[in-house]
Amino acid sequence: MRSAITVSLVPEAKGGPFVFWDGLAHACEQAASLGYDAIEIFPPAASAIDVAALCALLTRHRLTVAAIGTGGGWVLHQLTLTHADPAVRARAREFIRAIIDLAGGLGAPAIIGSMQGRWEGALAREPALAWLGEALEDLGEHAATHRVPLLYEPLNRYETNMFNRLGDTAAWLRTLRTKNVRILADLFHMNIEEANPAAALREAGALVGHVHFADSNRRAVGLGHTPIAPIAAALREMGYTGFLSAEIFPLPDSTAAARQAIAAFRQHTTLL
Ligand SMILES: [Mn+2]
Repeated sequence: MRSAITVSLVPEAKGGPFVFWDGLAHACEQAASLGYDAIEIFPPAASAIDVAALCALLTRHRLTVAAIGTGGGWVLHQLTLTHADPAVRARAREFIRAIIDLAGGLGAPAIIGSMQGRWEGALAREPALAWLGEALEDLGEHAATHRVPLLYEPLNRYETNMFNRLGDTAAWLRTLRTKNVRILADLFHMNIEEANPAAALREAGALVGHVHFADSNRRAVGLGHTPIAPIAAALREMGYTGFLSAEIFPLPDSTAAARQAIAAFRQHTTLL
């Protein structure tokens, strides 16, 4: 398993679960000095990233990109894949496609989290689910052209009503034609929704493509009350070799959160 830590390039997302907020150069310096393998980026849009400058930073600090989030499309533009307006759904898909191209060029997957949206009001679950499925079929196959998966993240009930649990997500993904969409298992969301997080991970099995490594209160692992040992054991027994990415609040501050997260990563991936 490999370690990663989040950096937000979106000031409007302040208060969100990202550790670093002061640009890619600062994040890469900090991540490398603490011994992380990779950074996970939350950009305002694909076009906001200077790819040459990013590649120079990654090379200098011997880091890779673990994943790139698409939530900027929701935070800044209220774009979702399940919006009632087909023009908004189309814009959402194009926003994500550009991030797939950016991430794919770096050998990393894009993440669909908040841009999955929700069904409500006049919009029933069935059409919303159909739109989400069509988008994942299209975008999943687009990611395959870069030889990277597409990550779909079930969220807790306060953030979406599309999918909240890994088991339901896995069962639905298995009905799609594309086999290139993987589940992002976020331990914070899982602590709210799963009866047994370790069992849920085992049930999703090889579909788990990325993990957000967070404690019950979305602080660094070790600063909340989630029992992490059985979760780490499940991941190891599944043969999971992907990232444990610290998508957490910068509490008590960014550096302390980053230090705690890498210490917990080492504790739970090397001692078991
Ligand atoms: Mn997450």
